[in-house]
Parts: sequence; structure tokens; C-alpha cells
Amino acid sequence: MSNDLESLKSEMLAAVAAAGSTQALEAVRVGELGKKGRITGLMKELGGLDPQERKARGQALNALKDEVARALEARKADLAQDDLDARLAGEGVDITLPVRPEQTGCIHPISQTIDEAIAIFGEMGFTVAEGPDIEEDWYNFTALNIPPDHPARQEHDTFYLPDTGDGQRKVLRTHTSPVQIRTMQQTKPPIRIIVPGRTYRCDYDATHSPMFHQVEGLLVDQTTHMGHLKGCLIDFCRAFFDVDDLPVRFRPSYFPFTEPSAEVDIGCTREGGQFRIGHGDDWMEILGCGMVNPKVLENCGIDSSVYQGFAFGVGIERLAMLKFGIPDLRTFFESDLRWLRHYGFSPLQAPSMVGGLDR
Ligand code: 2NM
Repeated sequence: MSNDLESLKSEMLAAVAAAGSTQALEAVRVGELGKKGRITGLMKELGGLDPQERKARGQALNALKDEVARALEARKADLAQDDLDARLAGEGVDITLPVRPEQTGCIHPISQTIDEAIAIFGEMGFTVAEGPDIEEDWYNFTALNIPPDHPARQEHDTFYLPDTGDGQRKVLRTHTSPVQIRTMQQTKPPIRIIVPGRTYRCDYDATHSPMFHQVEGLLVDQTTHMGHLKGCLIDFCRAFFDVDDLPVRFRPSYFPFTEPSAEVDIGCTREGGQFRIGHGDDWMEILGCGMVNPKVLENCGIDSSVYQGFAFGVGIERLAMLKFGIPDLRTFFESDLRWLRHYGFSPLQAPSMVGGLDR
């Protein structure tokens, strides 16, 4: 390479190295290699040379052009990396900073209600048990003393899954009771569990959703009796609705899995269309309960001449609507963020019996 090209090369490579930004580098590229750039200009002069000189000079210019182009590419990659590093540094998040209140999410009233029930029963000594949403017929119906011809088993009340070929049709559990059955099979009493979770029934109107939530409870021990059941549920109702002397009434009822069975009402008023929990002359049904049918204990391998139990079930949506004044069941499942911000709860204040239930 001739002397003039050697010094030109040093000058160009220095300019490439000195470019401090992607834009500055692009200006260098246009100035050297662009249509009106210096190397392009020198190429155009080749036509005036004699063939011998033209060949040597052409090769030298091409070599220069390639070397400058390589330097440009390398510098471009370095600058892009610097740009990325700077952007990432600027976008860094300090996860040790406190949460910004205006940006927190909120807890759905269903989750809140379940957490409140867990806090209340938890303090009484119940622990949480869970099980599958897809159940076998035996756990959902048979073990619970629900006879083969019971209306609850009918196609139009229960979601059945397709037959798997062995004559077994699985079901979406219609209550959380199959979890109690599994627990009784696996655990030697005393048993004290509550079972929150999703349940499914083929029903959809203003007051029914095909998927809804329950909390059921089960206590099994040697001397368990109806007085324990009543005390436990009266305490629950008063703690949940935060009314110390809330009237609670037990009305005889019937369930195949409990004997005797009862439904629980709480006192309320409906004056001038205004509904209020607490005193008054009216009643509102909120719970089902009873002493576990000895046949159910035996189905799970528990000796019913030694052990007795009580059980209960409560609908979460209904509890939430009553406590938080939510008028329409369907809104629970619409995922409307404005609704959630209105009815939701702070994730920073989880329900507890010492800290309070809902604030
Ligand atoms: C209810 C009402 C009454 C109940 C019974 C059982 C079991 F598995 F122990 F037999 N679990 N849940 C029960 C009893 C549920 O819901 C309204």
C-alpha cells in the first residue's frame, strides 16, 4: 500500500475509534465509504491511470475499504452493547424499595373471604386440607351415602367427564366433601380440618354460577356432639360478621351424609328494602351442617361405635355478598378491574384474628 493510503488508513481508523455514539459512527461511515465518501472518490480516479498502475491501486483501495468496513462493524457492535448497558442500568429496579401504594394489585373478595374463614377456624385449631377438582364418583357421592338414584347425581346437576372406557365416569366435584372422605380414610382421629375450594354444578342464573366456592369443615373425635357443632358455628358466624351478639338459629334439615342435619340462619333486618345483618325480626340462611352419618364414617374405615363427628358447609360467594354488600353474583367472575379495585382488599393486610379480619 502506498504511503498516502497508509496515512489515510490511520486517519480513518482513528475516526472510527473516536466515534462516541451510533450516530457519530454513521457520519464517519458516510464520510469514508458513502457514495460521496473519500474512498469512493479515490476509486473514481482509477479510470485515469494506466492499466498496470490501475490494478495495483485498485487492489490497495479495496483492501483499505475492507479494513475500514470491518473496523466500522466492530465499533458499531461495541457501541450497541454500550447503549444496551446504559439502558439496562437506567431501567434497574430496586426491589428493596417499599411497594408504591398506587400500583399494588388487590385481593379478590372470594380470596379474602376464604382467608377470613381460615383465620377464624385456624384459631379454633382447624387446619386446611385440599384435594382434586376432578373426582371419582365414589368420593363425590357413594362414600357420602348419596344413593344411586339421588337427584344430585343426575346428568343435569353434575358435570360428568367423558367415560374413560372402564365404565368409570369422573365428575367435577359438586362439593368439597370428597376431601373430607380422603382425609378420614388416611388419618386416624382426632381430625379437625376445613376445606376451601372450587366446586361445580350445572346451574347458571342470577343466583347460581357453574363454578363456585365452598368452605366445608369436619371434626371427628370420641366425644364429639351437637353442642360442639353449635358452639363452633355460632362463634364462626359472630366472628365473621363481627357482631358479638348476632342471633344464630339451627333449623332441622336433611342431608344424606349427616344425621341429624341442620341449616343455620343468622338474624337480619329488611326494612324499607335495606338489608342489614344483626338484630331484627328476620332470618337469613347461610350454612348447612350436621353430625356425620355413621354410615359415612364406616365407609372411610372409621369405627362409628368409637368415633363421632360433625361437619358443615358454607358457600363463599354468599358469605362475601352478605358481608361486603356485593349485589350481583355474576360480577365475581367478570374480571372487571374497576369492580375489583372497588370491592378488593389490600394484599398488605392479610386477615388474622390478632390483626383484624378486613380493613
Ligand atoms: C354440608 C352440610 C352438612 C359435610 C359432611 C361431610 C362429611 F364428609 F364429613 F360427611 N363433609 N361435609 C356437610 C354436612 C356439608 O354442606 C352444606
